[in-house]
Amino acid sequence: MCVTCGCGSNQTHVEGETAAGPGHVHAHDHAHDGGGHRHRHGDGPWHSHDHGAADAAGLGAAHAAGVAPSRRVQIEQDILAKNDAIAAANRQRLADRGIFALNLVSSPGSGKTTLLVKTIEALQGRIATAVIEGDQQTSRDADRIRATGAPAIQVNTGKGCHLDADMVRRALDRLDPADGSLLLVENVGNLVCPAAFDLGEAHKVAILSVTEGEDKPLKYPDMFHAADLLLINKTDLLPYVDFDVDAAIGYARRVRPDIEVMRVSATTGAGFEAWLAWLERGVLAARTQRDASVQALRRRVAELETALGRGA
Ligand SMILES: Nc1nc2c(ncn2[C@@H]2O[C@H](COP(=O)(O)OP(=O)(O)O)[C@@H](O)[C@H]2O)c(=O)[nH]1
Ligand SMILES: [Mg+2]
Repeated sequence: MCVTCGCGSNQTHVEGETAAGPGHVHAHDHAHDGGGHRHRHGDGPWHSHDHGAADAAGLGAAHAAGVAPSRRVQIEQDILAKNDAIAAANRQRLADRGIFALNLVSSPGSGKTTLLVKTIEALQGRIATAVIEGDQQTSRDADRIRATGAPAIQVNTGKGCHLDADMVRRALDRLDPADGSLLLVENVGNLVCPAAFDLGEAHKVAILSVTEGEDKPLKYPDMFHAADLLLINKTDLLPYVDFDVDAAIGYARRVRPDIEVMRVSATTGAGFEAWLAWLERGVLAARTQRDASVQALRRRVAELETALGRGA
């Protein structure tokens, strides 16, 4: 379910999880009053679920209309609080391993997967990179990533229009990215809902292609406000389209004054030096931070051992 647009998500599937296996979870596009219930998917086995207050909402847009506004606000707060708690755990888990994680957000077709493929190829042999792919259906994007040799897990969100922190948690269980690596999460193509959901990433990176029109940051401000970096993609097409790059940057900075901007072409690789350097700085910082916490922990253990030794 989505607290932003009220859409319903009927079933999420993380590649590699079995329907009957542990961690099989899904949201519903129908409402419950809480408590448990039994049902099945297709011809799969019957199984039961418990629903907390948030999940009980199961907000399909039609059903949401029947929920009192105050109750709806409460439900939305519950859902986002639950998501934020899992995102914080994801962030800690990634920090403990020195992994630099990015959440790539854009409309469908702006070039996320093409950009990821090109980026992985450019970083090959320098930085280990793993990918979580979010789409409503199919594993086409994960297949494109795996063709580069990089590990990828596809998450299919069914009717859902965004990834949430729990989907990423489950995908991380399967993917197990290497210590000190780069984790790229391609969110579901949508300029609205993914803005509200923290996945535990270091940064949201928004991609805006020059075929979409320069006014998107004004029309979808939440997304451009949430992003720390804006990649203006498909710059190779600029001679053929009516797109004012400076105006696009100006609009993005109206909603997020300090947003960093880079112009790239995922097809030709133009502008990639700056993007790759930005990634390398992030990976290095995540590793350095992890090493610093390990050192601090070692020092603390040594202090405690000394204190214990003195007491003995
Ligand atoms: N000309 C041009 N086409 C691009 C560029 N990046 C992506 N595309 C094309 O845009 C379409 C959508 O790309 P895709 O990576 O699937 O977008 P996604 O839906 O955001 O993952 C494909 O036909 C790509 O070949 C680019 O920089 N320049
Ligand atoms: Mg894609």
